Amino acid sequence: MTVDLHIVGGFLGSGKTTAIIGAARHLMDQGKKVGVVTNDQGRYLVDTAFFQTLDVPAVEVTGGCFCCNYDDLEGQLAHLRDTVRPDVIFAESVGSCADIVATVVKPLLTLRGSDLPAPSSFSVFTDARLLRRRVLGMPMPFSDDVVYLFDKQIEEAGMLVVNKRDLLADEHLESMLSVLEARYPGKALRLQNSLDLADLRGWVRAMEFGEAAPPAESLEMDYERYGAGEAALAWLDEALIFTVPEHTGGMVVHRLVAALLNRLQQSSMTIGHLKLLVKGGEGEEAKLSFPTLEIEDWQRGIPALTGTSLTVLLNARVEASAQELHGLVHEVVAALTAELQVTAQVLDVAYFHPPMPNPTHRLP
Ligand SMILES: Nc1nc2c(ncn2[C@@H]2O[C@H](COP(=O)(O)OP(=O)(O)OP(=O)(O)O)[C@@H](O)[C@H]2O)c(=O)[nH]1
Ligand SMILES: [Mg+2]
Repeated sequence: MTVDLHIVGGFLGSGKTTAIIGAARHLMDQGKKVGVVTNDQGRYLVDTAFFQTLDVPAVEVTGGCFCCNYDDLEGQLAHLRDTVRPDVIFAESVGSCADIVATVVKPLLTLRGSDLPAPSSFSVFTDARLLRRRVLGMPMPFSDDVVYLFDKQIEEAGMLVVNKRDLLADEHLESMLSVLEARYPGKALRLQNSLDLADLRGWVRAMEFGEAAPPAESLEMDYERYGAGEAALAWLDEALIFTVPEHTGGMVVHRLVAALLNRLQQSSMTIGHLKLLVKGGEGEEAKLSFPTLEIEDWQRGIPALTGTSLTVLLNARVEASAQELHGLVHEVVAALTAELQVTAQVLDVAYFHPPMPNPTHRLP
């Protein structure tokens, strides 16, 4: 039995998980078995938990990117093969990772263990609004080394999924596309709204028909700059349990998020992606997601939280010092609990800067 393995890369918050969930559900509706491998520098992942709450089987490679944990990636692919027996696997790489063709795709094509699937596609996602800024030479909200990493992801894409097309006016999309086509002749560009099923079906078809075949070219990559870009980002993962009066959970989450966004902005810490998985009682759970550029109406994503116990898993990827980011989150939670007279218990917390990338394999 052949298994389709789709590698999905692209910057933090560009919409990889959203698209994979939609595509997985579409394929599952057609009777296919689907498995997902998530990937992150941290260990307590909102995305994995989110896939699981939606009944999409997910395993994870944690504590570093696929490239630096290549053997673990193969191990997780083998695990999915033996347990879920999927027809289709999506592997979502961490949003700060580039050089995936040389360090993941090519090793999987040529060095993989027997009975493991070869990658049949490689899609790189990008947020249309952020890409437009970059393409038109407008100021980017990140430092130059982070922008280098962003650029390299775009450059190495065989198929670039210009995602969140719904958030840009048609004329802005068109002007951006003409610059992109001139700059990267021959690159397959796919405009997509990953919240729209018809667009997701189109993405699945494109992968099935070889339009997103992995590129043959490895990137030229300055690992010093790439490492500096990764190191400029701070990772914070925190699991909290709030004890609150009945029916106030929604308000507590609202206040928590508003305070975090406010303090990050005041401190000029640019968000790569801030994600929360919020869980109350049975059926009361949601992922709240804040990518680099604002989203409107986020309050509407907060579920009814009726009970007295509230679990919050927070994943913050921010351009900042990890120490300062941790201090900021700590202060926000302390101020909130004092003001609202609720309690918060930290179950786990980890904060760090990703180490210098050191790929297991790098094939030119
Ligand atoms: N409007 C709109 N929002 C989208 C689209 N795709 C994703 N989003 C939103 O973008 C945010 C980030 O989406 P994710 O799918 O979590 O992004 P990601 O690339 O997996 O993020 P990381 O794994 O943290 O790198 C969420 O709020 C999504 O709902 C889209 O096509 N249109
Ligand atoms: Mg994701």
